[in-house]
Amino acid sequence: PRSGGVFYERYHSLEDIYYWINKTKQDHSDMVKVILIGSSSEKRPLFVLKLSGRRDEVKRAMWIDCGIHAREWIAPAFCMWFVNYALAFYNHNTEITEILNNMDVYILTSMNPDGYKYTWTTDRMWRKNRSNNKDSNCFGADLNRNFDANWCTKGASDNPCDPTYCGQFPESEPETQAVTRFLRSHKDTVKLYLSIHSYSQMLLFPYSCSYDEIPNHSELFELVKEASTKIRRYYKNNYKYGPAAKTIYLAPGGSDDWAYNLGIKYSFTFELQDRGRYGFLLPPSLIPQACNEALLATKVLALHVIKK
Ligand code: ING
Ligand code: ZN
Repeated sequence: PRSGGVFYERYHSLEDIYYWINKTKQDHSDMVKVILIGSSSEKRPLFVLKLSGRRDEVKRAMWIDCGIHAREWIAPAFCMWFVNYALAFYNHNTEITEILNNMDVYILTSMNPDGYKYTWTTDRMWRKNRSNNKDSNCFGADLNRNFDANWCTKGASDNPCDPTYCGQFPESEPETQAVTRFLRSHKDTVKLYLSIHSYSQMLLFPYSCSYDEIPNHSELFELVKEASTKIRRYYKNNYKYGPAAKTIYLAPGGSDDWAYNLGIKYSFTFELQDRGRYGFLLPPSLIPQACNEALLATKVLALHVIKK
């Protein structure tokens, strides 16, 4: 199998990503479905790719969203990398084969298309979506502060001009609504939730919105520890790990806490490369390693959930 080559070692415009979604579906109609789960505030479609191996029984599933924050370009790049890897190595790599034979994988390559587009045209460092805030001249809400989990408490802002603006109310944003609606209607099958960000090299789990310890803290802690150890061994790179509030900072209204409280007990946020040298401006030459590290961690989590 081919790994897809240089296409996946570049960042892609939003138009290219939409084109790629369609092409991937056409080239792999046996394993890929495209589901429209909603649209952005500027009315762009939010497409989820559903990857499946064996088509027989009702399976468990995992979810991956990328690009909730516009400027974190490595995130959509990872979602594309993962899809390409899964399709190229299904039936060639034992781990990805086992994962796809036992779980459907839902992938939202770009959760914030309006913001992503804006980082390509106007402001490379934009983080939020692009919704029109009423009674303010400032645009956008932070989608990772807009979920219903201790919404808009310490660690978020109620000022529409701030980069961590929580929105008018929990799930006020159409991008948030699309994700919560989909996950609520699939909560019996989705066992693993994964949200991809950058930067700082961390493998995080709930809670982000408080310092409370979750009931399965030790199980998730051991898992991210194992993933981090493997990344160090194979890629000579260090990832911190732990509950987000303690490991990075207090962040209410995040997607992983909301998914956890919905009942998805394996819920994680990855912060990919780097640790600040390039920050959000990670050069394309570092895409392969950054994605392979996250892929390795994803495999550790998925294989654990399958064995449960
Ligand atoms: N970091 C995350 C943020 O939304 C985070 C940190 C992790 C928040 C997990 C909530 C849950 O601020 C980046 N880089 O966006
Ligand atoms: Zn982020």
